[in-house]
Amino acid sequence: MTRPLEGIKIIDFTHVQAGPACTQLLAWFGADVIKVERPGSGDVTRTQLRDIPDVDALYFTMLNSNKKSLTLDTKKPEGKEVLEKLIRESDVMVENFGPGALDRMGFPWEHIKELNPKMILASVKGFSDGHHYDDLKVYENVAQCAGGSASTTGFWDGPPTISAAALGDSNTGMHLAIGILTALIGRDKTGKGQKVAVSMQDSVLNLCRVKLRDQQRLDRLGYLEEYPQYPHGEFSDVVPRGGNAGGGGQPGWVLKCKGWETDPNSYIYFTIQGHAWAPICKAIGKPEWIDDPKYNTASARQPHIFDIFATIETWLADKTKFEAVDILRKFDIPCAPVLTMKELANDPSLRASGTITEVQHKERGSYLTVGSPIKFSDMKPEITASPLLGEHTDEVLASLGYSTEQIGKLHDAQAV
Ligand code: CAO
Repeated sequence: MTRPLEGIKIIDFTHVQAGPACTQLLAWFGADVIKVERPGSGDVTRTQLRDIPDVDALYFTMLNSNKKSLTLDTKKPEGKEVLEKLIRESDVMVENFGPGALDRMGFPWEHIKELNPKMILASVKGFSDGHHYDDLKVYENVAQCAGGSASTTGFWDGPPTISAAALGDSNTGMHLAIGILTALIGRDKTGKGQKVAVSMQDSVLNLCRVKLRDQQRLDRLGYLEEYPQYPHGEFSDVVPRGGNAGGGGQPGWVLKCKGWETDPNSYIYFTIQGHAWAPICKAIGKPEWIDDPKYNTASARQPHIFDIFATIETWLADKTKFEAVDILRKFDIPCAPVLTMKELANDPSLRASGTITEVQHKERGSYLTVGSPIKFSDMKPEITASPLLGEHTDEVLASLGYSTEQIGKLHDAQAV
């Protein structure tokens, strides 16, 4: 099976999560991804949150599959020389160092462009170039706060809340991957590379687009009809936290199922689609609500939407989350069980589709990872283990024309 990105060579100068998530995706689709790491230590995630002593942590293995590892001290002249050679031969360089680190290392965009005018330099930073915070180093939760997610997530009577989803990290990596692929297509037309930059703040904000929608509606109307604060509560002049309310035109909430008293995940998400009101009433045994003017329009329901949810919870009381969804799906009601990581890890459908994949690692044995969420009709990405630190150093140096003797000298020069 040929993979579309075969022949594209990527210098993966990334660490932690945002950059590695991007290059991992491109590696799955066939790119030759060479991860450049500092001798002796490598990507910090190799050692962070280890569950087995002296073995690469899952944090690393789950973000660096299908890559090669080249150890190179790019602050030393010998390392810089290798990096220059690599730049001349590669298509893309991806980096997510702190602001200015690449310039301090002696590889500003102008120099990279000189070395290889066809090069695409792809960068992740916390804030975009020229932003008044563009000197800041940024991790996931910082980005969620800066991008509007934290102020709009959680409950109105609690503090701003961080999402467990990596909106700042992996999400930014996915944005960057789109930028890289666009620049590659652009290069086919112009013959020129370019710099592609994505900030974590911008990527979070892009996913919070509907909250900016809400800010403008609030400015105009003074209320937001789909939020739990409407119609009985108060609105200020900023978009409030809406708990588990649906973000679109369909009210929804997380509802308790059988066993919720002891199982913190015995819940479903239930959505009340306007046009599905009759099936909902039938499903929950309330046919008399179908034509009742107190219930039969969305605006009639909104003032007592939480009473409606409470009635549905009464109906759910003797049903597990799976039983409930099996009934509701027959009525075409958008809903799902609240699934735990354990349930997802063992989900036969996710295993069959390759979204949950078991990978063999030289030192760790087998582990689970999230495979490609993008499915193709003519390609099924095969997920292979992440590389050991420096596993491919000799191979990559030899491919750049270094002799065995020169490789030995480089190892000596970089010894830590
Ligand atoms: N050889 C020699 N030096 C190397 C090297 C190598 N192979 N690889 C990296 N380095 C050096 C860099 O040159 C830099 O040195 P200077 O600071 O002296 O210029 C240093 O290592 C890396 O610095 P850093 O600022 O990237 O690292 P940090 O741990 O202090 O900060 C982070 C980490 C993530 C906060 C920062 O990189 C950052 O803000 N990145 C941009 C935003 C981002 O991607 N964040 C998401 C991370 S995922 O949660």
